[in-house]
Amino acid sequence: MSVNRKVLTLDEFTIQQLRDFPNATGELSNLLRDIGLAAKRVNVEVNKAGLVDILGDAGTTNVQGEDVKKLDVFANNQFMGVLRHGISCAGIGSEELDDIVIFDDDVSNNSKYVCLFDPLDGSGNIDVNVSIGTIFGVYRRISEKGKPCTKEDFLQQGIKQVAAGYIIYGSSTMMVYATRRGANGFTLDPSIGEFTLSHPDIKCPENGKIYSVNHGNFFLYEEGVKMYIDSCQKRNKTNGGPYTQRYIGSMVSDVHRNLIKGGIFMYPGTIDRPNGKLRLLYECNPFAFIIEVAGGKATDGKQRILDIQPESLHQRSPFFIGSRNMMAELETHLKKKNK
Ligand code: P6P
Repeated sequence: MSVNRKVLTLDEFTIQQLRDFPNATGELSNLLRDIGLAAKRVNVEVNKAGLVDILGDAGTTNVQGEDVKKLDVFANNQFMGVLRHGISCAGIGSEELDDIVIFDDDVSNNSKYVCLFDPLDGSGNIDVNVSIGTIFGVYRRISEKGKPCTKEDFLQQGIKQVAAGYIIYGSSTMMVYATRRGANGFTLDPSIGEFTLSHPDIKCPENGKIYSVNHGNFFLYEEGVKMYIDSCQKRNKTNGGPYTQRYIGSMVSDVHRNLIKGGIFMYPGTIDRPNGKLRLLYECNPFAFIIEVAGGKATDGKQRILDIQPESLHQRSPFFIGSRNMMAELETHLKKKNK
């Protein structure tokens, strides 16, 4: 039976990458495959979320008498579980958990990496059947191997990520991840239960015509942001437009669309929340890493996201990410108004 080598599964792809680096230990490939496994398990539950009333709402017991967990708690446990029982991860930080979880066993203490993730971003959209996602970032630990990982392993600048990615549970389920070698997208093929390479070597178009922002906060944004949004609305056929405003309210979906088609996503700071809403470590940094590998840019309005030195696990940051030339246009307005 000939194997169709054109359609690589995630496992085949990561092993192929490993063959290109004979000195590699395979730990990163194992970690990415572990994440793919947890994603498949989460996907099953997300896809039946609409049936929760039949299966029992979170916090109740379902017809099988099992405790029904909130989906984001379920997702968190799935990703934490595969990483804890794998051979590549010494500990995790999660949007769902107040502090880091140090796995502290002999194998984990000798693992090379730590992982930060938002297990189910946008979970508020589940009950209206809007796409949601998982976001993750992987760092080489800086603490001594052989000992438990430490908080400093997780408070590294985003530029130190060795890999970052997301899973989007949408019309299809996709896993996109980037290393310094490139960004690649894998679509879950339900017929074989495997993520298969569908978007090789993703590049973010330098230009785009989509801008994504919550207009409801318009009058709370700084002047430079308002000027840029105003300029987006004034685009027409004579000056590179017209632009389209698209905002799903689920970051993974909004950023994924703009990564593929070109565009800019903004979650600026506001008068009442100057640091915005999004979390630096496990929402902004992973996407900033992916977009830069794909040729785009990501800043907090003043500096490159990946250069920010984190001070705490759940700190927030204003977030602007997208096509290189649209980001340059935004920065022109921010500089003008911040003089
Ligand atoms: P707002 C979802 O809750 C989320 O964290 C992101 O996925 C999304 O981009 C953002 O919040 C939407 O926030 O304030 O515009 O509803």
